[in-house]
Amino acid sequence: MTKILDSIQDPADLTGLTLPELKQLATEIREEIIQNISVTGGHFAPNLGAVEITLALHSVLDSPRDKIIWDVGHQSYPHKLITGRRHRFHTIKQLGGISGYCKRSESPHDHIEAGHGGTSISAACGFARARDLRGGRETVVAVIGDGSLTTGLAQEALNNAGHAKDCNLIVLLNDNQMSIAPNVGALSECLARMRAEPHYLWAKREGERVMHHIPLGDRSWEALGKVKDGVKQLVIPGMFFEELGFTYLGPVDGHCLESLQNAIRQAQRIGGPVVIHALTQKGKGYEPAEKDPFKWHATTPFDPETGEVKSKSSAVTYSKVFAKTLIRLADRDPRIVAITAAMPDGTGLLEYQKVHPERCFDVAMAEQHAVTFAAGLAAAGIRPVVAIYSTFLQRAYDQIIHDVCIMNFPVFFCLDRGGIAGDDGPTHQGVFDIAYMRSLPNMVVMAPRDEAEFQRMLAAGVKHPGPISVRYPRGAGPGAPLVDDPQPLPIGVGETLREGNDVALVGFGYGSGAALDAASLLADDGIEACVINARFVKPLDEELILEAARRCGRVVTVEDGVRMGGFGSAVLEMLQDHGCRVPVLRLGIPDHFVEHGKREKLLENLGLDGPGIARSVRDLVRGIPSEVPRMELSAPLPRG
Ligand SMILES: Cc1ncc(C[n+]2csc(CCOP(=O)(O)OP(=O)(O)O)c2C)c(N)n1
Repeated sequence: MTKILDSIQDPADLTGLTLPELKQLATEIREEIIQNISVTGGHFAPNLGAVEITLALHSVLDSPRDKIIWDVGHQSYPHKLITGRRHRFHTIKQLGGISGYCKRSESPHDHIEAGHGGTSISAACGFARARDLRGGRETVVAVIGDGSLTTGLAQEALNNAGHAKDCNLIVLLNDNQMSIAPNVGALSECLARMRAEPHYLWAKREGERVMHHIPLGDRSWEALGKVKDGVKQLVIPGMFFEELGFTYLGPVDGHCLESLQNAIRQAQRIGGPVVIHALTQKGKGYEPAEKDPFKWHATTPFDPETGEVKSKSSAVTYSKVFAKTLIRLADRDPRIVAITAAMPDGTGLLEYQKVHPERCFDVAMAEQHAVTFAAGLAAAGIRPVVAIYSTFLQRAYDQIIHDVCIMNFPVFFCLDRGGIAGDDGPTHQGVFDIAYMRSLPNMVVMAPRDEAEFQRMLAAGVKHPGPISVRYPRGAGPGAPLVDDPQPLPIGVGETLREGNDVALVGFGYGSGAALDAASLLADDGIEACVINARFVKPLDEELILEAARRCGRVVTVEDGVRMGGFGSAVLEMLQDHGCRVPVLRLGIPDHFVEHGKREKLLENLGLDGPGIARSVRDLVRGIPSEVPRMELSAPLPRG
């Protein structure tokens, strides 16, 4: 049977479809998502929940002339399916395939790339202002979820957009009451109250209509205005959006195409800043996801018939080690508290929360607040552990400097997904943290080479009297046995993993294990490498590294972070400061963004797995004379 979806290459093809046909198309899009994502894995429940919103927007608007800006972009699969990417949909998030987020190079219908939450309203403000400057008339819509609305950035944008009465801008709020986990906070409660008042809009209109038919003088109008405001406050506590200067339309059933289309047209007519509050169900149309949208936010491949996830991994991930160890540490030290910014599951803190609920804070998608909140706690004698993915902590850079480091507060930053994160692509690769953390005065920066060392770093972190951080990779480590009572690792002390005199391989975190793999391969070629596990990029174990550098006469640093300003740079600077002019080859992420793909494959392509490192070391040992100009020494060497 031919599908309507077969005839949709571009949103313009929606023109002329009847409402029943659009509804049929919604069903087909859901089927397509279920079939494909059951094979590839990917974001799931958010996409099933955004099908009607996508079709309503694209059937009313004229994209790409009208701008639809998706927040995060993890819910853009229906949009991708009707904007000419259906034939590549099976490649989503795969190396060389289409991205799991919006991508400007993929389609003219993708205006902004994202991956981090809360950017859409700000970007839409930019598009709307640019339109006005040029005298254009297109509609600009930011589609944002209730989770992303909790970000500081989104609040800043609302503040700005609501004030700009002359600037037409639609914010379509996709409210499913979920972030990844259930949404938390006062804003979320405020939205819940709006949900409970579906008759508000009607009441408001009727009230205004009646009042305008009563002949009243100016004073009376003024008085009535105040009464009306009072009634508004009663009907919708807070009147959040209207008080901010937006016209509030809703709540609208976010799965009723007709209501959504009407609301979008109405918003266009009203002009100025308008919020359409659409109520949706995450996972809509697939029973297991409707029942457990938290679990189905994103998924690995599954059986579409049963909903059974295929490759249930029993591997003990670093996140699990983190949670297990922190529980033990918090058992013994009542000052320890944990903070997550809307990632209780991903960071492992869900487990910790079960044991220490009163000492676990989910502050919503608010990384900046999480860090300054931690600073306040630390100033008051508490030991906050801030668990945030490396990539999302970028949001809070000023808070780390300004609110933690300057005052030297004992805040412990635990950066999950440090290094190549994989199939979420450039917005999610945690490759900048080594460089951005090591430049901060007072900050200690650690990375473990295995789970046991990680436990010792966690034990050290909660005891350290100042700012300290540990970064660890996505997924499981090499499988080192865990202990119940990890002893704190002494700060700034590295270790030698392997003796050798031909070259010193100095690794940091993942890099140490990979260097060890490379050393065994090199031994087959008669090259004996000394391998150092630096453990700390700050403070560096200078003595250990200097001795190895002088003895071997060549140094290769290995890290899964950016080369520029990273661990290798730290080693190079230190050697230079000590007048040790040996050749230094810095292996790490070159100066470009790393696209999506499986973590292992990306590391291999970057030459950062054992064989890749061994290749580079062989080139160095065989090809480069000992007295090479310094400029070349720190540059990547051409492969022979
Ligand atoms: C700054 C930032 N922090 C954390 C995340 C991780 N994250 C991805 S989607 C998501 C929840 C988004 O919730 P919402 O905007 O309501 O969209 P929904 O998935 O419910 O449709 C979170 C926390 C992120 N993308 N960006």
